[in-house]
Amino acid sequence: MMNATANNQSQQLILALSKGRIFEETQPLLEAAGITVTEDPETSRKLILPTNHDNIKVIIVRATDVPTYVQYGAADFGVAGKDVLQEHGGAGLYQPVDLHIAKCHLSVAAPKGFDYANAVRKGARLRVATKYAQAAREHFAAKGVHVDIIKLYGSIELAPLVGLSEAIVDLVSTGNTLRANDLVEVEHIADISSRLVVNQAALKLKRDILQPILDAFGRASVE
Ligand code: PRT
Ligand code: MG
Repeated sequence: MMNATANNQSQQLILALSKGRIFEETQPLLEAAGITVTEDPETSRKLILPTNHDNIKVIIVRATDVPTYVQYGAADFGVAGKDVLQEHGGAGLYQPVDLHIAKCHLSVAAPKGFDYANAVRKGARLRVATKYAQAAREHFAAKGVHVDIIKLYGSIELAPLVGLSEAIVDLVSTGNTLRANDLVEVEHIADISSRLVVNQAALKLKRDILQPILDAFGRASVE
């Protein structure tokens, strides 16, 4: 027989979010599920944030770490970009809903004057700087184009400006960053939005408390 403590424990829910656009754009979905985060991650130094429900907490982690916390069950569910999920691989994660938030797209970009189409046609071995090595490798392999992937962790747009690469693979939303650095999109790879990810064991063991929240997210996130 399950004792009261164990039962209580199993009904605790932890949601993993990253600061910034994912936290902000998840707020309306949380509200639709009747959940209010009662501390602001931009001003609070707490990494575990309370909500208006005693048994629901939000943890603040790096965007790229969300799938890892959920995969290992340190968080029961989370919100992560499709870009991040593709690099992670998605092992151990149930991905029930496209939340249609934090939308952007993954593109190949190059300096304005660079003849990308010609370089690709000639089979020149392009150096491509990116945070998304997996997605970039798949994209160029499918086209039969040989590239050297240079893995970076930030400021990807800088690479072609200082001769580190000929092109980049990066996320674009407004296009302002590309424009400000005299880069242009030369290929569209994929549309990106954020997904709800759920730990597979939590889905079974905490279904009573989790399912209504997933349903509310699903209803609130119609395109
Ligand atoms: O920023 P930090 O290093 O802390 O972490 P992060 O970049 O992993 O997190 P965050 O919050 O910036 O991104 C979280 C998720 O938001 C990503 O995984 C994407 O799914 C999604 N998203 C949506 C974006 C963008 N739009 C976006 N524009 N992520 C990043 N960008 C960057 C892009 O890399 C580029 O440098 O913004 C720049 C371009 O923006 P524009 O508007 O100038 O085109
Ligand atoms: Mg960022």
